[in-house]
Amino acid sequence: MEQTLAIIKPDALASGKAGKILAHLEESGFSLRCIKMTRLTPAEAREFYAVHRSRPFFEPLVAFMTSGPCLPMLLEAEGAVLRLREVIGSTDPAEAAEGTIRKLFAESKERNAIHASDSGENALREIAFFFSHQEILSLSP
Ligand code: 3AN
Repeated sequence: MEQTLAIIKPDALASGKAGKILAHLEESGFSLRCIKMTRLTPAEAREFYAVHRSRPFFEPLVAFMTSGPCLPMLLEAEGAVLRLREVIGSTDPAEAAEGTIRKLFAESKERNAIHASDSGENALREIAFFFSHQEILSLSP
């Protein structure tokens, strides 16, 4: 079993789509292992998205991700990293395939409902960003 990190972003949470997105994830074969509601500080959002710091959308992205609470979660499935990227769809919902979470629930490229780790290495980093080993162990089945 592989683990990956998803975040239901502030737009989806504020518009009441979190439950539908969670149901979609479970129906797509992911097991929910850890979840929390948090509001990122600007420093946390900048650290999380550090790879994008020189991109023009960086400060708007930080502003959006700190605009309200979000739901980071640890998901588990066979081939979870790649599978979750397929299930969420392209960054821009206008380009996302039918039936993907972003096609169904995202407003725009900037406010795109969900984050998913894009590699195994980033999944490990991003899981550790939100969840301690102790927390993960204590919630393991
Ligand atoms: P993804 O979330 O699909 O992996 P990344 O990692 O390239 O996309 O970008 C991180 C986040 O930055 C995206 N989820 C989106 O909110 C925002 N973003 C990415 N590219 C753009 C862009 N060209 N214009 C505006 N926002 C963008």
